[in-house]
Amino acid sequence: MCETCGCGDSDQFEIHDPHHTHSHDQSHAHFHAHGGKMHSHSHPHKKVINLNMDILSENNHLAHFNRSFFEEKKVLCLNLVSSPGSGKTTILEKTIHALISTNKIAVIEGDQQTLLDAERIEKSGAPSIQINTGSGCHLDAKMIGSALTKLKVEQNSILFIENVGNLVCPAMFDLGEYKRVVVISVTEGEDKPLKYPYMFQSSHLCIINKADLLPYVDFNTEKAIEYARSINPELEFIILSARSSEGMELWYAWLEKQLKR
Ligand SMILES: Nc1nc2c(ncn2[C@@H]2O[C@H](COP(=O)(O)OP(=O)(O)OP(=O)(O)O)[C@@H](O)[C@H]2O)c(=O)[nH]1
Ligand SMILES: [Mg+2]
Repeated sequence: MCETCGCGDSDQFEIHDPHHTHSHDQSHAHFHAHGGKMHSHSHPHKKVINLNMDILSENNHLAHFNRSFFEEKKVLCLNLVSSPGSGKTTILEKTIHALISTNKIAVIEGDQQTLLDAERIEKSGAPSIQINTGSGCHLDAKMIGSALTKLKVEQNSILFIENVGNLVCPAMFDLGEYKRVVVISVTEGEDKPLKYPYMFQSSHLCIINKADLLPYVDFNTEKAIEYARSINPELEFIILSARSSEGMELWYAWLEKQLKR
């Protein structure tokens, strides 16, 4: 269980029996803002909700400071979120290779353990700092604020934050980023937007990665987009392969557009 957000708390869930649930159109699947329909005698979930709200309002406060810092320095800060292994670091490695000669780029890496991703980024040619969250399952604004005291983030630069691989908790934590980019890969199944709606609701761009594997997997790209749009009609999409580089130019063009914000 996550130490910081309490996401593993067993007071916060619903149970549905598929045999007794009215049939519903998947594309209009709804989700619950607060969860927690299980009632026990002493209403312990009240405490959990208050604690979460305290954590989140403190986080939002600190995210505001980060955002002001980025705005002052004209830093384009993007928060990359995904389940583990969707290809975030590979996309960043390719992006750094392609853009470092014309852009100042820095990366904050988040993982529970190891320096592996920060080392990969450094090898690609961009300065990087690794945050290890231990048992924590997401980055928060305080960690970013602290990393900013150690990582040199230049005026008019791009700062990528690679969040901990997890489609759940990072959705709740504003880091002060300008935009959030959710990466899914075609090996994960097209139903992810329906199963993890908060992440897709709070993101601005959805990268569908590993397109080179499409001939080998049962991934229905149109359905994935339809599901994600049912959660967030404003969401933009880019389909690419970080391995073959097909579609990467669309990502670079999207970045270029954000730089002109
Ligand atoms: N076939 C294929 N493999 C890819 C692609 N992008 C990444 N991979 C592979 O997917 C695996 C995971 O990639 P990473 O870039 O480490 O993924 P990540 O999202 O950073 O992973 P975590 O940081 O652990 O969450 C690696 O073996 C990559 O080589 C792609 O476009 N196509
Ligand atoms: Mg990574």
